[in-house]
Amino acid sequence: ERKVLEDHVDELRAGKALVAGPIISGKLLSDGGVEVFAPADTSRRVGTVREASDADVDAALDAAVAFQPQWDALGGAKRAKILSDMGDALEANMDRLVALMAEEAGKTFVDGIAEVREAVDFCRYYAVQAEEKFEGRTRLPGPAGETNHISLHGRGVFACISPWNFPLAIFTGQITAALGAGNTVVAKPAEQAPIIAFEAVRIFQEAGLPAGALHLVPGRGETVGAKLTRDLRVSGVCFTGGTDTARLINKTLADRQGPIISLIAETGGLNGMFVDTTALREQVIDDVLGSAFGSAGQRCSALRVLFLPDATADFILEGLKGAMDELKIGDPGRADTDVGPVIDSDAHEMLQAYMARMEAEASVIKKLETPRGGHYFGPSIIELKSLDQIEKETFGPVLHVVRYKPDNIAEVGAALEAKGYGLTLGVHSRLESFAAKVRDAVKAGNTYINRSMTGAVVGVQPFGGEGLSGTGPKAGGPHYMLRFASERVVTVDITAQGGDPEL
Ligand code: UN1
Repeated sequence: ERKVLEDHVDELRAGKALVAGPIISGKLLSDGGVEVFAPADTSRRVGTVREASDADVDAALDAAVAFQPQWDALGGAKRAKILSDMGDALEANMDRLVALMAEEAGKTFVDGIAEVREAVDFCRYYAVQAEEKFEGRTRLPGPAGETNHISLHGRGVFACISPWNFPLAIFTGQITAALGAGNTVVAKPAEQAPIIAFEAVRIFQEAGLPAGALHLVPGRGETVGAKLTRDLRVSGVCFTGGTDTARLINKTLADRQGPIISLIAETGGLNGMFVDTTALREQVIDDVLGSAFGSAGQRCSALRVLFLPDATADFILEGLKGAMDELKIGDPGRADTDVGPVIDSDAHEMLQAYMARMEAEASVIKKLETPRGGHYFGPSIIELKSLDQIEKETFGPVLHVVRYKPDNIAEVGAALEAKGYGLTLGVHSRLESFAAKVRDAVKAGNTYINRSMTGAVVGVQPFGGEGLSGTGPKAGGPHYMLRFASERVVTVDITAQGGDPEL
């Protein structure tokens, strides 16, 4: 498997540059455009993407509006079959997609494989939900002489705006939830990773997704994203990305002079892990490495602040620093790489500026060396004097450490809670009472006890937070698709002449 994936990457690198662009009603508009470079080697061109023009977005929206009634009328069961065929098709293309994500998004094979699996899981999970909740109608209890039925439908056209850090899984999760619920979709993939989205849409359409149901409009947030969210043909917006962008979208939606629509957003996290003196050191080290530096820290679920008890902090940090030296940082297209590059030069510059500031204000106790030639950023540990020194998420392989006294757990937990995020939370302890105290002090969307805190499994660990972390409900959970739905209730007086209970 390792060799197969490496061969796929080599083939991709040796082959001709890929092309991507809008896909509108099944038509590929992939002639020329902006160049996309590999994060792992900034001199290597992966391909070109034609960004959607205003006219492209208009055409996509018109087509999506026109097809939506038909797609909704198809019913949940038939849509479910299509979604599950889409999942099968992704699975059949696993190796190629993993290689492409290594090249375009700098994802390691381990992360790429997990990502394709997650995308497949989203297709299958939302297929089940579509069939269970969006097929037919349900009779409600009511007084004699009348019937009441409730049914779920699509809201109309959904704009799905997805991030580069999960260019396949979140892209697929958003659109399959929207489609399964009976909406048609105009999707704007992240500008840093549009080729993988383009490939996914082609795979979906080959698997049987009607060309009218999903349209792809690659481009920048300020142009394509802004136009989509302002447009009154859009009946719902699903967004994953930064908290500030979610605010901007909300503001745009609030200013629209049309139907009131809401935003489904999954944003950032300032996620903590609390370790007590009973925790198993090796397990803590392993889970911290994975949670803070896996995916080069570019997950909203990643561990950002490690709270260590005064009594064992040095002992754990020694082990952690030693284990970090074993991490192999480098080409995501090689099977033995643990940490790949960050996504682009903006991300790299942001991290460098952040580290420069923290070197002055706090203490950088470890920073790994990196290879040259790509956007590599060395996994780092910063020790803070107090949690007051940070306010928000830094998206990259940067772990903060805060020492604390376990007696103060409620107070320390409250300080983290007060930052306003609420995504993931980790606890390492052999004492149930400690875990319970942490869980009560920090109200996170996903709490992980004695394990790593990333990699939520669809349907098993529905994922998402509230506050600065997003709107909820949780992706990959039983309530998610309801936010994409419009509910209709029909009441018939069957005592009246002509009252048809089946209406
Ligand atoms: C994100 O990084 O934007 O549990 C969210 C996890 C993933 C996180 C995805 N579901 O690690």
